[in-house]
Amino acid sequence: ENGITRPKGYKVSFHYNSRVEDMHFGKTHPMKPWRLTLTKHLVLGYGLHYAMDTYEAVAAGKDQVRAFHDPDYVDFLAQVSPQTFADLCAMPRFAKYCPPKHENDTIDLGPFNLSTSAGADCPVFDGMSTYLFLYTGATLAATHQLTTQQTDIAVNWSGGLHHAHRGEASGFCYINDIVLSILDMLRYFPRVLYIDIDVHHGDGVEEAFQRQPRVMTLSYHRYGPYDETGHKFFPGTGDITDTGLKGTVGEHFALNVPIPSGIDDRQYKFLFEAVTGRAIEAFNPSAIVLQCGADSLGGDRLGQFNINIKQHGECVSFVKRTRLPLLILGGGGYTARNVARAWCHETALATDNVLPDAIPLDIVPRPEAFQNRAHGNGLLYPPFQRLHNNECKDADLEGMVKKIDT
Ligand code: TV1
Ligand code: CA
Ligand code: ZN
Repeated sequence: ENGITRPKGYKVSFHYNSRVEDMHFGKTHPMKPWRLTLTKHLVLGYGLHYAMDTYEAVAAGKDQVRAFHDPDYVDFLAQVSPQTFADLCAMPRFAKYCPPKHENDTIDLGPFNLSTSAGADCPVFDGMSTYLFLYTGATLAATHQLTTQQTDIAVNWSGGLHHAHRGEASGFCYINDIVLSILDMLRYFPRVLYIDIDVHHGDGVEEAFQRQPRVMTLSYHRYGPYDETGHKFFPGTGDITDTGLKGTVGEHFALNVPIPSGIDDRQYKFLFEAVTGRAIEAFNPSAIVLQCGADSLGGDRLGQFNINIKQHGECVSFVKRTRLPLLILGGGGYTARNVARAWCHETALATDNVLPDAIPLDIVPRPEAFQNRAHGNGLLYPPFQRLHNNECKDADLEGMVKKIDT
């Protein structure tokens, strides 16, 4: 009746738990779990749930999280809240992880790069444990569907937190659900390709598998000085010369595509298809994990690229055409209405549905979020106005592809 159909010849599973929506990282913190509410409302509003098997996520267990993370860190995450933070920090077991304090620190760092100070990248907030173990549980359930061949494409928009390290939170990421997923996959699949189109470098995933030739990591990201101040764009790693840990069997199994600000659709398509195509050909993966961070879209509050939702989605379609078992994850994305548009569109692509462009405004909680006087209530529009000058020269991008190819 709404025209939504299940995909022919394959299955898609969707993993989510609405309890992740209520979380607040802090008043001015750019990470807004509310974007997941908006995404859910678009997905349901268009009727895409009829095209997939939907699963309510359950929290991951501590033992599952310990497959990658440090046991002390996992115990801390499982107990931490704004109320328990100070007492936990005082316990000898955790106190040893606290960095020494400096006189003029604006942010009071506790152990594991966590903090209750305003302005911290990785704050301790109410309900944080619930949130972390739920997004991880959703990714692990999605992974289980793939490894047991119960599905062909599994989706978790609340996952994709690529910066978390073994014993430390970083860049809004606490538990690295991607690493945990790939570790599970390695028990069933000979080789896993990880592709990351978030505007930030997927450093946590790359680092975790730097000695693992069965995992290839490939990240596209903004790289270089942030602005006139000369500070590097976060996290400052992922140079083109970074291809895995030198002198180990993992060398050559990391690929990085560092990109200047303002890249447009045509240039991104060229880079993505050339490099991803070659990586798939050379590595011959048995499964793919795609982190779809939507902060690579134009108009993102933190990103500096200028690509549109249509091109972002074409990355998903390109990867899907391999017909390999595929895990689709979220990640960054700080202009909530555009994150929701992109991830809804990509859910449609995953299930082979074409959506009418007019957003069904009667079903979304905040229709005004999707109304734009100039462009109407389109799913793929408005095309983003350029906030960052295009610093990408075609010749440089071509040079990069050649360099990566060798
Ligand atoms: C609190 C309140 C925290 C306002 C953080 C932007 C804030 C940022 C805030 C912010 C912000 C970053 C750094 C900090 C170097 C560090 C999910 C010492 C307006 C996957 C993570 C970006 C991206 C971290 C995560 C970055 C992801 N940018 N306002 N913090 N300094 N941190 O630069 O890849 O998308 O910005
Ligand atoms: Ca990236
Ligand atoms: Zn990001």
